[in-house]
Amino acid sequence: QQRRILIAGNWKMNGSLKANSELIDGLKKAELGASSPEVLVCVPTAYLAQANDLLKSTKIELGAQDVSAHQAGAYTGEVSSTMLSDFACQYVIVGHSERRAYHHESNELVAQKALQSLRANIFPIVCVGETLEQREAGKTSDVVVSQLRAVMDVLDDGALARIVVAYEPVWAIGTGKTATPDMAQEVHAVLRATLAERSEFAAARVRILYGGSMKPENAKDLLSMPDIDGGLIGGASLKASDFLAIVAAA
Ligand code: 3PY
Repeated sequence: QQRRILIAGNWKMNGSLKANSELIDGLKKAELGASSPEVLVCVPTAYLAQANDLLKSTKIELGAQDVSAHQAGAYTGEVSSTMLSDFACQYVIVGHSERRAYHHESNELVAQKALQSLRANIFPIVCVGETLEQREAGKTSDVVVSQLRAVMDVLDDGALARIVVAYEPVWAIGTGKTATPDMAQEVHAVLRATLAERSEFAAARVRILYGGSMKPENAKDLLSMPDIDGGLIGGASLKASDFLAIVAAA
């Protein structure tokens, strides 16, 4: 397969100087070679400097969980993509369902965030996903396709090939429920076909991660599907042994 598997941890709003240092110590046990998946941790903004420092001698990459849609200026509390790149962030999550739900982020805002991150050479991990209500109403494809299209609309073909997409069914986040590999594959295939309508090159290159209660027990089956190119891991990324078990399953 030409797409390298990406296993990304999303720590969410968890951690402390002490806990992070212990967790990263545990992650350092991973033996990562050329055929290993790419491994990434997305840490809270406050800990980017610490994590950047602790990860320096490792092959584990650093990411952030959100970024401003603006370049600089009077945006109190926001963090720009160039600030993230000062701390060697290679990726940033944009449009996680928790931000869409609790911070009312629209598809258009998420698209601007993706654009800003690419301007600083940071790869955006664009999250899409339907709620249980939308799934039951048969609207899953409509929802995820419109979320993805909003980002596609602001990017040229070259930029499009540099994004990562994460399919995270909202009903599977933090609930312990997971989509079955077939359910996930079906949506991933729809997302890839949507990319292909614009650019075959991008469709072949863009990694589509599955997120939503991925854990050591279900990782292998999910990751064996043809259009699942990695995972965005919530809870299980906070325990080094669980996270490494997922890396090993990939
Ligand atoms: C989860 O698995 O809970 C996530 O939201 C990962 O981003």
